[in-house]
Amino acid sequence: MLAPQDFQTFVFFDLETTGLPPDRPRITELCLFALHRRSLLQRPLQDDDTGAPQLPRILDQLTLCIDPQQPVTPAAARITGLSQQGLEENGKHGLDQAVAQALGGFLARQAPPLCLVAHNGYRYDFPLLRTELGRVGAELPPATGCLDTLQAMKELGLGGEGGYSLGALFQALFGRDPDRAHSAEGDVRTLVAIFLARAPQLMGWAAGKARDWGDVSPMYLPTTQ
Ligand code: DCM
Ligand code: MG
Ligand code: MG
Repeated sequence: MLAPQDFQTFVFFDLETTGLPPDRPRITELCLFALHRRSLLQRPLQDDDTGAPQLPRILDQLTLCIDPQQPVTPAAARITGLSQQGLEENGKHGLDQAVAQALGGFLARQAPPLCLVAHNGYRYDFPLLRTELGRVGAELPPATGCLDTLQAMKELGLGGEGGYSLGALFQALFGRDPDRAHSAEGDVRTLVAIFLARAPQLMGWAAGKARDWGDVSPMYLPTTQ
């Protein structure tokens, strides 16, 4: 059993990609929002005009668009609004050392210990990030925590009538659809809003049950590049 940890910073992240796991997806966009536990536990929560919580004032964010070097499936292009051609035409580079350094530098600025947070992260975002960083020989500190809010919300019984998808959880809490679904930043804002509403329970779950980055298996092993 791992010793419970009090993570100081929670780094919410989401990836947009070229498709689903059988497509051996590549990343088209990544977004990270880092929030200190102090801001996540601050009460009372202020509502924005629509009933969702206003995000804390102090947060660091990083959003990058990335040329995936392979076509985006029609389904992924439709929901994300991103195509390989569009990314290329806007001069975006592939996932290179510069991306790995930006990510590493961003994380190094946060108060440790850190916990990464992604919705469906255990099945999708963590393994894919591991695959993609592996391509450029980059790693994250192996003791970095990894929290999957899909698994945590299920185990805590915190779903709504519509289930446990990001949109359903947001709808159940705030009575409307989230903004800008399937943009990386939109999904991260939605995830932070859900987390804020359930922060004490989710942080308690993370302290005992978050996995280690070092135990995340890659989604797939690249054959070339
Ligand atoms: N995705 C997909 N088809 C779906 C849902 C998702 O190809 N029906 C892929 C493309 C998205 C990525 O998964 O960019 C991440 O999904 P999400 O936007 O939910 O974070
Ligand atoms: Mg996602
Ligand atoms: Mg998304």
